[in-house]
Amino acid sequence: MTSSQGKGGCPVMHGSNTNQQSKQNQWWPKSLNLEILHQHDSKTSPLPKDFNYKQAFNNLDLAAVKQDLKDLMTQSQSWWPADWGHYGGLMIRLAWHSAGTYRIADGRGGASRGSQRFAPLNSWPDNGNLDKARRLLWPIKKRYGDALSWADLIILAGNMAYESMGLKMFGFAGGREDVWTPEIDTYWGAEKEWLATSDKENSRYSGERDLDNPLAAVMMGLIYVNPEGVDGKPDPIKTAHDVRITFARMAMNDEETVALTAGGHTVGKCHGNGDASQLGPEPEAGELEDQGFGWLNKQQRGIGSDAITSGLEGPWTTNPTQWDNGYFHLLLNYDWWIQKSPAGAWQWQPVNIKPEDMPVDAEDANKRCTPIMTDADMALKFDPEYRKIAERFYQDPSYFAEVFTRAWFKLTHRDLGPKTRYLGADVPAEDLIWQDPVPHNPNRLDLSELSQLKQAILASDISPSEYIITAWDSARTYRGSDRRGGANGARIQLAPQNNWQGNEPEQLHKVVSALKSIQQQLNSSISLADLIVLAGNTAIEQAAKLGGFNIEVPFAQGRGDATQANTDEHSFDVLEPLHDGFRNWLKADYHVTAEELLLERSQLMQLTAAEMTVLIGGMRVLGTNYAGSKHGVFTDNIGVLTNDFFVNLTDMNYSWQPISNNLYHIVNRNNGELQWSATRVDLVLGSNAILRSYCEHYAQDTNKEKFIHDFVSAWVKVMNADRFDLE
Ligand code: HEB
Repeated sequence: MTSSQGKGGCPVMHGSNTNQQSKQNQWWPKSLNLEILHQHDSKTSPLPKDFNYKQAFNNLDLAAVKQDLKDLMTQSQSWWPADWGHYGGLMIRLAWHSAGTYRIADGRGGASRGSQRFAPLNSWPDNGNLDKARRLLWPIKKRYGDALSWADLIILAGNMAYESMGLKMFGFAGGREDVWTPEIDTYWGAEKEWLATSDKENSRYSGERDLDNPLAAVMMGLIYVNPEGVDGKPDPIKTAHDVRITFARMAMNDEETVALTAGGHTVGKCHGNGDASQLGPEPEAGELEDQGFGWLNKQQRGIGSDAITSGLEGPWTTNPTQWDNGYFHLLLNYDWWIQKSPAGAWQWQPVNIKPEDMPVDAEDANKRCTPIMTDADMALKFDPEYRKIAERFYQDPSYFAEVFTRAWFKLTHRDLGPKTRYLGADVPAEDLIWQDPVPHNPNRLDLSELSQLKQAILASDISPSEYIITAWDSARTYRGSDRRGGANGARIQLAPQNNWQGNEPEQLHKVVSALKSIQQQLNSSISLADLIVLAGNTAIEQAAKLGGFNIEVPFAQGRGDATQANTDEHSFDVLEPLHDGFRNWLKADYHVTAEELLLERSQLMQLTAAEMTVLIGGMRVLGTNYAGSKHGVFTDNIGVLTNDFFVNLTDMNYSWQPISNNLYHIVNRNNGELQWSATRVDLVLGSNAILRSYCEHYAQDTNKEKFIHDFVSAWVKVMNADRFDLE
């Protein structure tokens, strides 16, 4: 209290940790970050608790919104003038960067939550000046309010940009609900520096340029590849390799990749007409008076023709506000040489360009300028496969438009989930294979039919554990990131899932055959997907009854059965479980700990820490471990639904001894006798203070029944996780 006294001192003495530097957990960096399970708590949202986005959006005058967006494209604002009087290019880049963070490996990233408004994405170098695009959209967001999320608005703006430049789009679906705080679960890479090259510390590259999974961008802060070349060195063939990998990580094949890149760069321009060192900080690091506006050039004009974004400078085509074939005309018919932009970035420029092929300046129609290509564009010219596709598109513009609009629809809707979530009048009728379509099942069984099925399930020679396992395995693939997977469709009986090691194919086959014969015997119209869940539920009811509790596990029928023909086998590879802490299983020995993998999976399944805990405790005593292992089965009554797991885990009569990697023994402190065995996943529940508090809750003598109810509701949540039709 010496130096600051003269300044009036500090009135609050730093009672709370009010900035990001002072995280409590920094002292114990290895402790589990359970916060990823509790994001987007209702307290972060200002919307009423019963707010229903689906209803709100369905009441929206979508046609009016679309018209407003089209009008906005040509209403240039002096604080950020539109290039050639048209914001189309900027809005398309906004939509593409919103969707382009999606990656197939964990389904994270993507356009469906409006997370581009928040850090880190709002401040990524690659998202430069997209803050301007969102501010331009603000009047429309303001007008339509909660009925139009930022996430939907951003994608729709991209679509309307194209339509106003002459391209008929494939369709648009609303249904993206905004988050109100940054997402904290997504791993964007381990580098400590923006745009660190691959030779720097914690590089995402190893071997012969192998990109660390699940990442789908080549550098921290980029959406895809470096426009100047690999690590900033122009070389279209090397860049082609990077483009191919990063686009594949977003589920795009070569044809889609060429269509998207060419179709994207058919309009708009790069910005690098000036000295990039004059730019101020990115939005998240800005001054209060900047009001969330980043990259401000306070020394020079810095807008219009003088704007700096990527540092490259110039459009790709002669008519950058029109959908046309100009991109391929210039790319394929000219020779290109490597030059530097005014901001010092590498870019390709045409040799001896004809005056009529030169675009006009973005602000001054009397001036002409030179078109450019990024290293990624040149990859489409020099990579032999890309080149073939580019030639075909050049020859056949309507084919190009068809492939592009479909790829754009996929790009912008890939992470929205099943078609039942699509909203609005512009939803395309056609089913697309990447939507993982599940045929509609109109059949509904009455109570007596259901109870007949339940009796047959209990009378069959499949054990309750086996039914529970099959139901769990069919549902556990669900991930809330891109809403893929889950029990609907019964794809567990189809390739590739029926052969996944984690699904124990032989046992799975036995259970599915038994269920199919029950279906047949009773001549029941129930879908297999429903029957798998019903059998699991019935087995759990039975297990609770053995413990003295008569309960009913809520069952929501209405699932359909997918066919092999409407299953894109290869695309399901990323859903294969490689670990499942709930069934105490690891496919291999990973360098990430078993408990971190459990946490990762629980986050994708959208479970809370308490739900994760209660599910593990219940599943252990129900005997659902992989291959019948006994680790973590702290009970003498396997198959009875009790809280024994928690009672024994928290019992001080026992002590734990490490035996080998991921194996522990529990012994009686008094006589040293071996009681049970366990894995890291079992023991983390007792060792992590937060998880232990949930274990204590369920171990309490007074909570035997509450345990059953909480287990059942977490179970039902997992079974119904993909039932968007119920909402
Ligand atoms: Fe792009 C822009 C790169 C893809 C769309 N891009 C741009 C730029 C760059 C790029 C550098 C500039 C920025 C500024 O402003 O400066 N891209 C790129 C790359 C790639 C791409 C590298 C990968 C290959 N794009 C793409 C896609 C799309 C696009 C896919 C869509 C589809 N971009 C775009 C647009 C633009 C751009 C529209 C313009 C913007 C304006 O105009 O503003």
